[in-house]
Parts: sequence; C-alpha cells; structure tokens
Amino acid sequence: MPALPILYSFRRCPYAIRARLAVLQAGVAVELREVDLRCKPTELLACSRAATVPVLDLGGGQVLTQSLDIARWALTQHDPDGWLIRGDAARDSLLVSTTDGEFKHWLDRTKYAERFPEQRAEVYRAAAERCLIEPLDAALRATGHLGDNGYNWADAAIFPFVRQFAAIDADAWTAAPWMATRRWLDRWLGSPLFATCMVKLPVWQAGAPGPRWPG
Ligand SMILES: N[C@@H](CCC(=O)N[C@@H](CS)C(=O)NCC(=O)O)C(=O)O
Repeated sequence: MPALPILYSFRRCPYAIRARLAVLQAGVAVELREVDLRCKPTELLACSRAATVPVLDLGGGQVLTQSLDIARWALTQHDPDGWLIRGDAARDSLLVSTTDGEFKHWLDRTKYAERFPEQRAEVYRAAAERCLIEPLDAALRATGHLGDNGYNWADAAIFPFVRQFAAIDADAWTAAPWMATRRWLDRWLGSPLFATCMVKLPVWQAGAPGPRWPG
C-alpha cells in the first residue's frame, strides 16, 4: 500500500485546524503526527525550515508548509460540496488574507494585551473587529455562510481564528453586535466536522507511524 501523506499538526493551532477541516471535508486520509511545539521532532525540522505547523509531507520531496496550500491540495483531491468553487472569490480571498494578516496581528494583541502595554486590550479588540469581524458579519448576513449554498473554503479558513478571538472574552463577544458571525461561529462549533477535527491524539513519538486520520 502506498504511504499516506504525513500531516504534522498541533490540535489547538488555528492554522492546523484550518488544514484538518479541509482534509476532513475532502475525505482524504493522512498519517497525522501531533507535534509538541516546545519539542519539535527532527522529521518536521528536516522537511520545513520554518518548522511551523501544519506541514504536509506528500513524499518524494514534495512538502506543503502553508495551511492554505494544504487546504487547497486536499480540496483539489476531492471537493464533494464544491468548497473551492462556491462563493464570491474576490471577497473571500480578501477576507482570508485579512484574517492571516491584519486580524491575526490584532488578535494576538487582544489575547496577550499584557505583552503589548502601549494600548488597552479594548483598543486592540476594536481594531480586530473593524478589520475582519465587521466585513465578515456583513458578508454572512444574507445566507449565514460565505459559500452560496453552504460553507466554502473561506468559511473553514476563517473560522478557527474567529473562534480564538471569541474565546478571549466570552462576555465581550456576546455583547458585541455581530449577530450573524455569532450564529455562524456557534454552528461551526456544534458541527460534526469540527468535533472530528478536534479529537485528541497523543503526541507523535518518532520511530512509530502516527495514526491514520481520520480513523
Ligand atoms: N503561515 C503559516 C503559519 C503557521 C503557524 O504560524 N503556526 C504556528 C502554530 S499556531 C507555529 O507553528 N508556530 C511555530 C512555533 O510555535 O514554534 C500557515 O498558514 O500554516
């Protein structure tokens, strides 16, 4: 049997969640290696200089080191619900690049405000909301998702970061006026796809294969 692609992952990392959601949606199987980020395995360091997660080792020297590339690869193998084709491509690409760029910047400052004492956390929170949550909420208001008839790749790419943002201060999130985004987030959090994505696995030990995933 040909070896499975190897996915190096960290359960709580939003980039890794993004990649795993796409792998699950595509229904492709991988060998999943859960990584301890404080003690990265040499196999991961050997295939990615940056040694961030997720990393997908396809074999034959082909390695994907960016979560969006991994998601695109997975959905290119199999895309049962048209995640890659449904939606407003220009709007979705802009929302995703804002998520990875400006939003991530303000998200980190909101989450670790004590490390960035130049401003109060509320200032960072407002900036995060202005750059992503506000346009996302407007986009979600019509149908509740970014895809035309359901989720698409951008819904899955953005969700793990909004999840992280909402969890910083649950009261502030509930009090904010982002009704469409709150509903969207709640649906994601209750979805079977997310539940499967977050199943806990032991940290991978070198020398033994990681589990086939999904199981
Ligand atoms: N641009 C990368 C970013 C991945 C990333 O930064 N992942 C974090 C974990 S959430 C990481 O591996 N950080 C390195 C470390 O903690 O050593 C992607 O989209 O995959």
